[in-house]
Amino acid sequence: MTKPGFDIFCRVVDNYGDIGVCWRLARQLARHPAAGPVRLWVDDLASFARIERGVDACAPRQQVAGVELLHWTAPAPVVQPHTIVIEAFACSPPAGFLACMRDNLWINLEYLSAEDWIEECHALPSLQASGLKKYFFFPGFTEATGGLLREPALAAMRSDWLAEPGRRWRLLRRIGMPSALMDKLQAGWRQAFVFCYGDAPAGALAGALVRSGRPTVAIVPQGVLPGLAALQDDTLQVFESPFVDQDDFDRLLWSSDLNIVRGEDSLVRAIWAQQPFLWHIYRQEEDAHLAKLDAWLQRAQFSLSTASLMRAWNTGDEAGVSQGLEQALKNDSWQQWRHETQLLHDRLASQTSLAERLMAFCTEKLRSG
Ligand code: TRH
Repeated sequence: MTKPGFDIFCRVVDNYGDIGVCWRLARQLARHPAAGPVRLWVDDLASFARIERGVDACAPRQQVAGVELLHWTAPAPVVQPHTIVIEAFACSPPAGFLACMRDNLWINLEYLSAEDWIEECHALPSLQASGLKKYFFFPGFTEATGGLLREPALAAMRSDWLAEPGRRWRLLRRIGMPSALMDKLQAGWRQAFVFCYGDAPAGALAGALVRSGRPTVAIVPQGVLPGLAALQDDTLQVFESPFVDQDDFDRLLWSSDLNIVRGEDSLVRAIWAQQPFLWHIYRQEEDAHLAKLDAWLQRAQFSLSTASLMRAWNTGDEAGVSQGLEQALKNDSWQQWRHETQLLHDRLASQTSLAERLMAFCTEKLRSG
């Protein structure tokens, strides 16, 4: 039997999460032994090129990491659909492409959520006007969902990389960290990686880090939290880093003592990094994101203090962040935070990954029709 190929459609709405998720999925499918060719359609190659240096933002068609990339323009390029069509986040593939679909398997890859209802909706079909069925595929934190993106042997890759400390220093040098800051890290300063939204309580973060008793070098991707640099002092130094590709992004998370992440993909990567982290959830209208945050906090099984800190971070509660983070960085609480982060990692890493579940789902649907 020929291996099924994939068309993945990605529209960059804002930020980097849409392309971040699609690019990880495309690369993982391209390496999957049961998958045929993988083609990724992206409407905004300039955003893509910021997180993948192999991408030429001007090329209408290119091959990167075993994936065919198509610039999704209007009018759209005309190609014959692959067997499996994945529409990320309901981004509506071009009408001409849909018109060529016959017995293709059509999947809508949804946003990640920890809410209970996604277990009911995961894998449900929805009949389209064309007569084709489109299946909902919900990433999630339980066995009854589509799971989380995770490369095979990721934990081993992380351990191998961390086992050779020279790699960390080479990475920091490569991204331009001044040697004075590297000296401080080598002398035992805390490394914090800060990738949050611009409305994060920067003052409370800086204050808690300064009072924590251990000085900090904060790595902040350019433009992410400009206010933090203004709050530097003798015990808090900020390095505004360039954007790096996803593999280096992961390595920065692996090698930081504390991670601050946001949205969807970097949350999952922080969990796989196995270091304490704060999550800044993507804000939605009428505070819908707070219900999602609470659902996730419940699943994460954090202690009351970690959950309160995470909530304070997301509601912009300066006093809550200031006191909660200062406390969390103290010795016993820090060990507790590390421990609960590790437990969360271990529970989730024992499940099969999203790409594996997606392949199993597709194989079953293609067989049963
Ligand atoms: O950029 P985001 O805020 O994306 C958001 C969320 O996904 C949100 O849920 C979604 O609704 C919205 O987009 C449209 O955060 P996220 O999801 O963490 O995506 C960031 C991606 O960028 C992730 O794949 C990591 C990658 N990245 C790099 O590869 N290198 C970098 O230097 C940086 C800063 C990020």
